[in-house]
Amino acid sequence: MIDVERFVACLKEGGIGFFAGVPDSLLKSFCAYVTDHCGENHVIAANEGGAVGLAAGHYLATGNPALVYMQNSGQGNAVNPLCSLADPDVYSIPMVLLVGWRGELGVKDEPQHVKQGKVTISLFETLGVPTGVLPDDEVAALEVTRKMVEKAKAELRPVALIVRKGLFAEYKLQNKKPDIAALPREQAIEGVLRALPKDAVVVSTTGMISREVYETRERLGQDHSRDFLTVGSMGHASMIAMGIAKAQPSRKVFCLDGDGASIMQMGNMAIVGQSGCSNLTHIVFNNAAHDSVGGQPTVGYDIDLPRIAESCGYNILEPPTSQFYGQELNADAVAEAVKFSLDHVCKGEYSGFSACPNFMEIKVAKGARKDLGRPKEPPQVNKALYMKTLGGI
Ligand SMILES: Cc1ncc(C[n+]2csc(CCOP(=O)(O)OP(=O)(O)O)c2C)c(N)n1
Repeated sequence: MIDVERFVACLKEGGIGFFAGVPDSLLKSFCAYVTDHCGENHVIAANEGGAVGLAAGHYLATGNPALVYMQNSGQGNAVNPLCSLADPDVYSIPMVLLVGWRGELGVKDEPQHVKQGKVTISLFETLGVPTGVLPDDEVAALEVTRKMVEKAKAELRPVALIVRKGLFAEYKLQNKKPDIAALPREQAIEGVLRALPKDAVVVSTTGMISREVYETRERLGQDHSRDFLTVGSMGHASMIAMGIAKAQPSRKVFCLDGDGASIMQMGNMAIVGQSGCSNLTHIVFNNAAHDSVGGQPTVGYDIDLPRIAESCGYNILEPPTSQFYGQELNADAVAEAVKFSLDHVCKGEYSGFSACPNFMEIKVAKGARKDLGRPKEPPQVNKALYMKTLGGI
């Protein structure tokens, strides 16, 4: 195991003092350490491509390479700026990528990581990005780190350090942002699911939101045939929902999204907002955190998602608030508020209702049940069941 403090010190000795990335559970200790200790020299980016851009800008301004951290799921988001910006065939910009290797061969992992895990190293090889898998022994791992940092600097190119599960010794985040909302996300999800019209279908985002949708259906004694539980493709749930909404205009489609995911691909909101899909409702459960991978902060509470959505062209639905209910919110209050909003939408009481999708932000607390389960059926069973539902219209 590697101590994160010594790992960061080793990077700093090599001239790397700026860190940008998107959090990952395998890098949880590293992310927590840089959040606590690197202040203005650490940025949690919207997506991994943005983090590569930040590292490039840092190098242009300082002459020092930066470190970009990501889960291997983020490799795809990073490919374009790696190929067309940082590559030695273009601007030749050195940087060190620190990549959590989910789905490593021989290690059991969730379905969305299987393919990505298989191609992680070969994809970097194809891109011409040299890789070094960090060994478990700290002395050896720091040696690989030093060599790769020197390689990046000498050859003016991106290099990647690959992190296996359990590599970093535990470091717990000290500077936690306080929760603004007390409503547990699972209660909010239950409230929304209880309020949906009978024939409505759901597209839920990657991570714990989909797991909670699954568990809530079980608890309510409902089947899973109306839920597309997106396991990967972070940030694209609203686009999947829009694809369905356009193809089936009489079907009510609900996208259950996270703040991290919607911020990661915020451009999708502009497209959905202008789509004219009035049968689509986009609900963001905003906990200002990447809760599913360790609770690292997002800018979710610092920005005004409903105003952004409104300017994109969505109808804004009033969220359930504790002021209105005069008590802490729970699933009953959320169900009542969502039903109320949807009734008004159906009566056409929102301006431009006939042409616009709807948007609701529900502020929720960080954290989930310790014993939260996972869908028991594989993605292709979920797909087949869901398509059967959609085909039945
Ligand atoms: C492209 C990509 N980058 C990173 C990840 C790792 N990841 C999985 S869930 C998640 C956080 C999602 O945060 P949010 O949408 O706010 O939902 P929450 O977990 O807070 O409910 C991250 C970063 C991923 N799956 N895909």
